[in-house]
Amino acid sequence: MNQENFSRPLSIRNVQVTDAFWKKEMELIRKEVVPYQWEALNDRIADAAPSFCMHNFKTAAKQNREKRELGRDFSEPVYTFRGFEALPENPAHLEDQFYGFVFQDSDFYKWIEAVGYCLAWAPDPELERIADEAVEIVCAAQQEDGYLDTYYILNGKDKIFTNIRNHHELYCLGHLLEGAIAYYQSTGKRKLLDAACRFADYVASYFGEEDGKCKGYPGHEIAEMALLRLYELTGEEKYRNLSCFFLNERGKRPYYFDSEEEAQNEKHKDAEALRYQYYQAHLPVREQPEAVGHAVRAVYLYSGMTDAARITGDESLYEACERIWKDVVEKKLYITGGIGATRHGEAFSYAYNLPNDTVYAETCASIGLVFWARRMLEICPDAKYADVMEQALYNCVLSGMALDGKSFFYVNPLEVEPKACHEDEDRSHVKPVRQKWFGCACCPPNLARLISSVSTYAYTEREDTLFVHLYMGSTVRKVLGRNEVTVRVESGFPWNGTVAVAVEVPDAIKERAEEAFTLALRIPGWAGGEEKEAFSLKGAEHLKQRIQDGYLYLSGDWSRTGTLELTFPMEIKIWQADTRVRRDLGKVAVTRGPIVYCMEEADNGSNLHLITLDCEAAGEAEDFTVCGEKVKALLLRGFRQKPVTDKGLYYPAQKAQKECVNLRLIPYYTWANRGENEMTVWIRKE
Ligand code: FUB
Ligand code: ZN
Repeated sequence: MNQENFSRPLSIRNVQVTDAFWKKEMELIRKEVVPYQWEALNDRIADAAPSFCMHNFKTAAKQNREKRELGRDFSEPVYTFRGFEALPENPAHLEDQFYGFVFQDSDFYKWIEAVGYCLAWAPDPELERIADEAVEIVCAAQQEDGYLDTYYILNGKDKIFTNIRNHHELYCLGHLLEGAIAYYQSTGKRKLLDAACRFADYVASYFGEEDGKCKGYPGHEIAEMALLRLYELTGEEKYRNLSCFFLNERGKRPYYFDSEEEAQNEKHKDAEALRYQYYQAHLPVREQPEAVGHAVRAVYLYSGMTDAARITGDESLYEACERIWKDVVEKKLYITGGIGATRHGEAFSYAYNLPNDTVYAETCASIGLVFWARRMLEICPDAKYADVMEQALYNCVLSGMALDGKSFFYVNPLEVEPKACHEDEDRSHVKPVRQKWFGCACCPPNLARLISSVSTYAYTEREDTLFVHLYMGSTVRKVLGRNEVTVRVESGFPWNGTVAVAVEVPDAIKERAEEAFTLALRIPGWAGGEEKEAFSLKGAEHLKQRIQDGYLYLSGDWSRTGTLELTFPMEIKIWQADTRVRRDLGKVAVTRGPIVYCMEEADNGSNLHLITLDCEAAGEAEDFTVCGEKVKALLLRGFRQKPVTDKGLYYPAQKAQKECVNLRLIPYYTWANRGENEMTVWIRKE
């Protein structure tokens, strides 16, 4: 690890996104998703699974108020966004008790984090007023000692931290910290941040290496990275120490989780291997050889480990991150950027086991992969990390949300036969259409917080260098000592590979602009990486150019430089999988630029399994619209085998009869927006 390589994301305020693709997604989050999700958290979406999230906070606040004789009664209705029909408050005749999953609080924390990011790039008084009101409710639920988790507040505080492997109090703390920091950073309002710090202090006084403190660690990771974020905001070492304690304790023997189980007289329900791997607690983190267990937990842990490695300079921790990264990317990653091949434990499976129809590929897991990739980039600017970040973002992550922002996928399959989803128990977790909400609604607000902050994944900076990891139209302000460089990017991504970059250096540094500023532009792996034909560049003739680890570094006299024109070839590419991926043998997948394509019944008729793709025939990209979304679809040639249904279940082998057909493939992220129908990413090869 070379500290000179380290870079950090730009402040969200320093990147003004103008991009046709991403600005639209961000505005969808701000205008549709955030209001919709607020209504969902308040159980005001008709025919959607109830959340109970705000009900729980309000009930805890009410109880707290009665106990502590505080002023306000929060059982009164909370604001509804304009345009939403107000359903009756409390439609399910709820009692004053906790409802829903133990981690329901975290849905609000993710929501307020998304609100924080939205307010940073689009001031919105109505949204801020509703968010402030919500913060009041949440803070009113906080206990005098700082404890804040409505499940235990309402079910008995005598049981707190007795089941940290499954009961998510530390997970809720992590999300509270993330949400509170984002809200504070955009509004300057400290109320939620102060509450979050008080809960973190409570946790720090309970857990730690000092004698007498509990030696446990989170069953569901995220507190590790969140505490480090709090440390970087406040400079308070206790938060860094607590995060490192959690990381270092994981995997030590005897296992902490065993002591919890024993105390509860629960006799190890799971087989030995699964019991600890599920939580990534089977080995000390520095010794873990591969990615295992629950995929969301895993990538949140690896993100925290990467942050800790950067902050503390811990080489062995970083080596573990690199080792596990390689394992994921080389053996356990779907072409869509999905991870987590099995529904059992929502987990990674063994190497190369990547089934397309029984897959899990939870939206949150790909979101976590994006978090981790950016953190790896912060330590080492190597395009291999940005390639995966981009792959996950444009494909599995975006697939998690309908084009109108009002329904969501939890599981992101690469092959769907709707009948099987309805009738085959092994595929019942795969939904053929997105859902309005979920009892366990971790994914929708996670999407909201990632997409509303997507600009913080596009760029990182170090003292003199701006790294462009994702091509996103934007105006970037890069602080250079006491000066500021402005970089304007225009991008045709993901539909065309043309990028224009203009750099404006202030007069004060014009003389020494050569040493003062370097621009590092990623050359996407799909364009050919460091191969000569991977890009063409105009307008940089008098700049110094060097390529390293997939980045083109440009420096020189910026004052004489006009707009740079960078072009990446966006060709249709046809991919096969390593032959160890048994489910993909004899099949191909199609990409163009960063976009993975799929074939849907709506365009190609039913029985997609009868179709083969002619990989030799030239294909072309056409302008196409999927439910109002303007995309590039691909026109390719294939064959459709004639069905054989009259020869008995089995019959003597013979040559298949087939006809030539034109196929239309659409971007994977847009599938399932035209009703329930078949879909496949991997297509049989002719
Ligand atoms: O346990 C909290 C969240 O719910 C996980 O991250 C998801 O996988 C879902 O199980
Ligand atoms: Zn999720």
